[in-house]
Amino acid sequence: MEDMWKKRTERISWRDFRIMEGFWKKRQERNRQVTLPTIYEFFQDTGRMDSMKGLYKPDPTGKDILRDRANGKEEGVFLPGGEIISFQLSELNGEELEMDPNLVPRPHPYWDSDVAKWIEGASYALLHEPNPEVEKQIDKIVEAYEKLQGEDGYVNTYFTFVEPGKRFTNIHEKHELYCAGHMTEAAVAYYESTGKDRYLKLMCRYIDYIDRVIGPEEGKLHAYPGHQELELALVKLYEVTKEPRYLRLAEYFINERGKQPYYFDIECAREGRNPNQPTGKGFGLRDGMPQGPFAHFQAHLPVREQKDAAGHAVRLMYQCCAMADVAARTGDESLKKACRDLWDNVTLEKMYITGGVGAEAHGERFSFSYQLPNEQAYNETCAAIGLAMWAARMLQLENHRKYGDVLERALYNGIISGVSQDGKNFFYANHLECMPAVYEDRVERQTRMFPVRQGDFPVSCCPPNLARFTESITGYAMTQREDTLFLHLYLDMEGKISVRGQQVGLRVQTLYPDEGNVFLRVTPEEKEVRFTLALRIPQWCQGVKITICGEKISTQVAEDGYVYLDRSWKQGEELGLFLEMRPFLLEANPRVRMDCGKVSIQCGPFIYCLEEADNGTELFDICLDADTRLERLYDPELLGGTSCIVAKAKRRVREDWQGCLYRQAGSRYQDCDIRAIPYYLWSNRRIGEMVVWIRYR
Ligand code: FUB
Ligand code: ZN
Repeated sequence: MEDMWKKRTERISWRDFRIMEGFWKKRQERNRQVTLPTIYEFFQDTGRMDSMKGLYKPDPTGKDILRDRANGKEEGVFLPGGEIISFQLSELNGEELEMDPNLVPRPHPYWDSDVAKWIEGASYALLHEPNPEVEKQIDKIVEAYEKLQGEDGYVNTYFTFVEPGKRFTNIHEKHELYCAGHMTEAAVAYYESTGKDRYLKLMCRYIDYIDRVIGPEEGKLHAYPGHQELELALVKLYEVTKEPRYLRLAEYFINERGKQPYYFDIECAREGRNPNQPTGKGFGLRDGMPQGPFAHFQAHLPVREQKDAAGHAVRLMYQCCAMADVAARTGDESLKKACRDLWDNVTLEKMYITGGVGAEAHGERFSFSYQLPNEQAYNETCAAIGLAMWAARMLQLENHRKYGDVLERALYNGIISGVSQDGKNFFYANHLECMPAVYEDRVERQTRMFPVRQGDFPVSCCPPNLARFTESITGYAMTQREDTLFLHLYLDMEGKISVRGQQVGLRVQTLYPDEGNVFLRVTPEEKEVRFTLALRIPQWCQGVKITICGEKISTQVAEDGYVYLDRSWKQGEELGLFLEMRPFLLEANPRVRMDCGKVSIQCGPFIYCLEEADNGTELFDICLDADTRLERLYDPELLGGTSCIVAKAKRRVREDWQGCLYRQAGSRYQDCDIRAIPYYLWSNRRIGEMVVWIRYR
């Protein structure tokens, strides 16, 4: 079972490379100075950061009331899951709703995971930018968890204070193992960043406990996570501790999932629960999905039989990450095949042009193939992050640009669209079209679906997920297999790899994604070093040129979409990679009926959109055609400085429509100018119309 692939492809760690300048430097600076502190503050205000200290006391009335001291009347109720509705809506309406200091919010089943993701993001930041204040904040939380941890190693806030004695009675819905997973990832990150191992040891004690209670052996619970996450975290724990038990537990969870009789049926029967009356967020019905019982949880089939991506999108993404991780370490061919089958199904039939996945809001789930509505798109930020995490892991199994292209598509569109330019507000859902009246008209005001980024959410998974992803971005850029280094993402970064027994410095300088020119300098410890550098040539690239010290060299793009340069690299040599980046129009597969007769604009890795702020209302009257000449500009004043696309287009004439709703076809069109901005920047000015897919004649 050991790590059978000594010579397998390894991902280059986020620890070995740091961002230096450009696009990601600005984002990491904002992430550290604004986003992480903002999330910490909100988590403080809502009680998350203290929830593990046991301050929570149920209200004598048995109902948790959030009182507004100003007028002394009840202002709302904490829902069983701890969702703070009135607090949220009052904030939305600009009222200041005081938290009653005598009443501590009931810990929510997911709060351990929210706190963990914040710790993980803050930990990554600490490595490259030490911050004693943040380190102290993390140490205090770890101390609180140490006090919370039982003799047996168990540590979970919700099941300690809200449902004591009920541990592992609702693995199906209550996120117990999901929280253990995020806490494990955070503990690994904190250890790798600071060398401090208290949190890591705390989590090893917990995982060892889980390993004693859950597993294939007689007398154990034959359970697996209701929300996949622990599986991928166990692989990280295995990597840092080299303890094969953790890899084995990850493999058990993957192989046990979906076996019959279904574990969730067994658990519900044992606890007297009806699996069709979920106690969680109300959409995990056993029989609620066409693909079969528990398909929402991807527990309807063994993973090797899951060819059709179904159910909750984030769950499936995390499951696929773990499948790829375990396959890479065990060489399990059947698992590799299962990864490829699901990869093709997701990326060829269920992925948006922005790398968003999980079209359906109800259930935060996949819909059927090619069902990709734009205005109602859910595309949770966490799901796009999960897709990028999975793409990076697929590159351990095989090298092909399709993985890096999807990773990049999600990265520069559906992931970073999730955070506002000021770093303080977030999307849960990332729509591809917006008509504000639709949301004003909504009866059910679901903040997750708002076309305006929110300060935060009762279940705050996306904000800290974005924060941790942003800080660890260099961990997605490269893989290495023996003496071949694969460069998948072009980030302005610096670091070292070890090849042929020597440390080799690498400095990548680029204005990517705003420009396609990438300069790379190799500094071997000795005079020179021979290795192969494999450069991903993105599918969108219309032409490529490579120079070494200014001299053009011949470039052969291999079948996998990479240029392989096998040569001896000398001190101070500089490679130039020139990726031609011209704007072009994209069309969707005809089976995506919503996008029929429409095109979208891409340039480099960015997908562009039209916003009301630049183009006025009735964006759906705008038409492009084959002769539309797209021109890319960089506007330093626009949205803090961004590329934009300008063009002459046509706009339907509206005057003739007074007083009639339908009439014989024959609209007139007039010239108009349009300006498109990168999709990730939409909704940073004011609520307004937006379209990604534009009418095409
Ligand atoms: O259930 C935990 C997280 O909350 C899921 O991953 C997200 O979809 C959000 O609903
Ligand atoms: Zn989320």
